[in-house]
Amino acid sequence: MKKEANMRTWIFCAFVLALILPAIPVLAENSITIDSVATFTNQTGKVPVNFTNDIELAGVELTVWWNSPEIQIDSFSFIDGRVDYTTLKGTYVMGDTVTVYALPFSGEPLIGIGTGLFGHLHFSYPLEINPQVVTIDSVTVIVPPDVDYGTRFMEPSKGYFTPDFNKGYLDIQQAFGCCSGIRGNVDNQGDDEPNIADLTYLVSFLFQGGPPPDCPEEADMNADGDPEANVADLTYLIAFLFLGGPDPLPCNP
Ligand SMILES: [Ca+2]
Ligand SMILES: [Ca+2]
Ligand SMILES: [Ca+2]
Repeated sequence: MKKEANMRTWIFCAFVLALILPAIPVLAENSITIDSVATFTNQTGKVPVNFTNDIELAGVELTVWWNSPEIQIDSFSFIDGRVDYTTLKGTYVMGDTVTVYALPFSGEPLIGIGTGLFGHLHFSYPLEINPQVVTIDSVTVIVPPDVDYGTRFMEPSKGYFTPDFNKGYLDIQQAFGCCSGIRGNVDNQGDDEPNIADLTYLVSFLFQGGPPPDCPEEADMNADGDPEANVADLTYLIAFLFLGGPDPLPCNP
């Protein structure tokens, strides 16, 4: 009898816990996290930077460093949403570091509590670069909660703080000719995932006198090595896009 009562108590406790646990908010860590991404020697590198803050902030200044003299930063593109469009934003490059900052025009706090993509670091390098893994690490991160324009990056008494920084990597892999990643980027536009635009380009080339694909290997969907795309490649692409056919093959044999 007592055993049964104990069991009932346990079940009740488990039930209550199951109800209240999801309601307890999990405090996000204040952090800047650089994603690790793979790219190819014939492409540029686009590395996402994520930002999490659990208080409202006036601005953010982030300096990152990378350990390869062969690659350079082209720009940093801020993602609106985490950083309001009225923000004064900028980027400056010094050798192998880049500093990006975002601060408001007015005295209002502008970076609300939240988490998500902050922007993208854009890297470029010469075509003949050796495949390598580049570390992207932090030199400084300053996130001042104070809103006094012009002084907040200089005065420690203004109470800025440093979030956790999680470094990332840019894995530059050897490209196969002009082809990179998987096959199927027939129109040489967009990302590495074949889509309707690639199909349209291939149909136009095969049947409507459209221009040939810039990169024959990208259009060689069935990887038979024929330098000119044909109906077999079109069939492969249609099967992948609409009929649950096999994934595009990798460029590298
Ligand atoms: Ca590709
Ligand atoms: Ca494409
Ligand atoms: Ca083919």
